[in-house]
Amino acid sequence: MKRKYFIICTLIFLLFIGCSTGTGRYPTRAGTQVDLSRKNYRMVKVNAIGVSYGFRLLGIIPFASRRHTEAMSDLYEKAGLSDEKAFALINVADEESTIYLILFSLPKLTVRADVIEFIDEVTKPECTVLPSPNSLSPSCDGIVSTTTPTLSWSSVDNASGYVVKIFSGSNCSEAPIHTSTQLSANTTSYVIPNSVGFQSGQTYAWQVQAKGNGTTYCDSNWSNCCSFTFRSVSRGCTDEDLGEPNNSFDSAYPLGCNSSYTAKICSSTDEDYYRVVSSASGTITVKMTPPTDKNYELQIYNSSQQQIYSSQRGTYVQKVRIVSVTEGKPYYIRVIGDSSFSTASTYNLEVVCSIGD
Ligand SMILES: [Ca+2]
Ligand SMILES: [Ca+2]
Repeated sequence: MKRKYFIICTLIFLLFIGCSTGTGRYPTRAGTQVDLSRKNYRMVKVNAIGVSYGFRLLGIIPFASRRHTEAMSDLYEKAGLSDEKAFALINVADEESTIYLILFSLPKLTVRADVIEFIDEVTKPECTVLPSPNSLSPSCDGIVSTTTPTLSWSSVDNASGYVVKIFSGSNCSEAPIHTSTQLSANTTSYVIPNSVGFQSGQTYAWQVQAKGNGTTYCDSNWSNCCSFTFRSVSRGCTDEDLGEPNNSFDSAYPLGCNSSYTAKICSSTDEDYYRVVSSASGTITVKMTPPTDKNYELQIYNSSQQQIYSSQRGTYVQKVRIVSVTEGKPYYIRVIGDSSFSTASTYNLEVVCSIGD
């Protein structure tokens, strides 16, 4: 009895055991081509698997074949892919194998693939990038003496307008301290508003961009970074200095009679011209007292701008000169540093008019 049970159990066991063979084939298919440079897809699932089984009685009588379409449907179902999106399979490979049992065999087809989904690609219009404007003035690395300098640049064909950015410092890498509104197409200059608040001795930089029309022409790159230094007076003076700029006869600063003034020779190139007009003929006395350690010189010119007095070098003392003047005629006073100057110390200038002398 025990032997009979043993035989029955062995047969049942053998019915459900067998061996498996595989072809080892992994043919890769040339499926949908994806251009990786265009970023028009995203990976949905890696290594998705689908399977289809056939059936052969006694290993040779086919009852059902393994089917590729069934394996693919199985893959889609297991990967959870819907019909609503544009999916595609990449890196597809098949494997055929067979599971052999005593009474039947199970041919098997396995499909593996990576699943991607196409995404919308924003289509940007093709446009021509405008060339950058060239800065014209003020000259790069130059000096300006007004808080509202005018920037100018070269015109760019087909520009719809321009935008200007102002930066603190000599480069254009930080956030701008001022950005203009878009200027009209025929504008090639921009007056920096006083509200920007230039500080004397500080350097500022600027750039300009030509604006496109948004369709056929695109914005230009920003122009080269051009910087300039703002000084409240010319000739390198960093502080307010009486009458500046007064470095020529034409820019001579008017002085009244019987008054005393202080001013500076504040750079090696600073020289100061003053202009005095007497209300009557007589004499004027001019006194110039330099800083204690400076050798400033005093010169006086007549109304024809001919020199009528020049103090001598070598002393650090007050220079005094009395000159005769004619009613209504201008006389000029010139103070020079003779290569010495001071941004801190002032000289004193006194003008006394003696009418009728
Ligand atoms: Ca001066
Ligand atoms: Ca001067």
